[in-house]
Amino acid sequence: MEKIVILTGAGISAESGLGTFRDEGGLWTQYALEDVATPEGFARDPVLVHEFYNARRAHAAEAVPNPAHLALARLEEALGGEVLIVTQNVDGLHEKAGCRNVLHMHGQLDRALCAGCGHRWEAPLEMSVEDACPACGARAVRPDVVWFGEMPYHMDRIDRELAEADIFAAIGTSGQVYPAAAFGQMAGAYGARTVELNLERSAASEDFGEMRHGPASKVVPAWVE
Ligand code: BV8
Repeated sequence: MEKIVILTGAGISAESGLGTFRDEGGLWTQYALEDVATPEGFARDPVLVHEFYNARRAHAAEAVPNPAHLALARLEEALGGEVLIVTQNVDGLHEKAGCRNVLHMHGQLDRALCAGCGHRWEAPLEMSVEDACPACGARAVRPDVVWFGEMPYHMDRIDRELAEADIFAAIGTSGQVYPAAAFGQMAGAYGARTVELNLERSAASEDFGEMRHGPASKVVPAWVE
């Protein structure tokens, strides 16, 4: 049975109404990445960072999976444990679509982390600097997301899966953030067939043997079928 590893980025959730980062009007055009997605930015202005993530958490809570998410759930249903989704997205749309085999390498909006003791728990919709960690009581509560300069989650497992993949697909990612941006090149070097599904070419396109251009809600169901 062929092992399929699928990397997803903000583009797969765009048609569910969640903003991407680098497209026209994207999140990084409204906020400076340094202010809201780095530990230094959080230390400088935790109120701004909580506002940024509270707004995204509320938006994500309302969002519904689109045909691209649902097609991946059908693929997982058909192939079971042979499909692994590695997502850069912090929204829960893959899980809402019914996927179970999902690794959130950049964390999750609906998880909170205590910067004091490392305790993790389900985040309330609104988080603030007033919140105390339920385990140690410290007022050091942050969103459980991976900021720039921080180590993404599950990297050892992801490296192993890329080495064993027969097919590697990247969906809706601009290929500008590492280490995810190197996964296509790594999987290809290990001998996987590689395919990129995106509106247009990305910064990592030359690492892929096949490209399918179009909106995810169209090209992902077609690729899965
Ligand atoms: C690390 C989480 C090391 C929270 C995010 C120079 C060279 C190499 C690396 C670096 C470098 N300088 C700095 C670095 C490291 C840095 C990095 O890569 N920087 C970049 C900017 C150069 N990386 C890191 O810091 C990473 N950590 O390297 O750690 C380390 C080692 C040991 C010990 C400690 C540390 C951590 C990176 C994670 C940062 N966190 N977010 C949050 O979400 O707020 S990153 C952020 O951008 C998002 O999470 C997302 O994951 C990521 C990538 O964005 P995309 O998902 O690709 O979205 P984007 O908007 O860019 O693109 C959308 C795409 O969709 C486009 O291609 C578009 O065409 C397409 N699209 C749009 N609509 C549709 C569509 N496709 C289909 N259908 C549609 N409808």
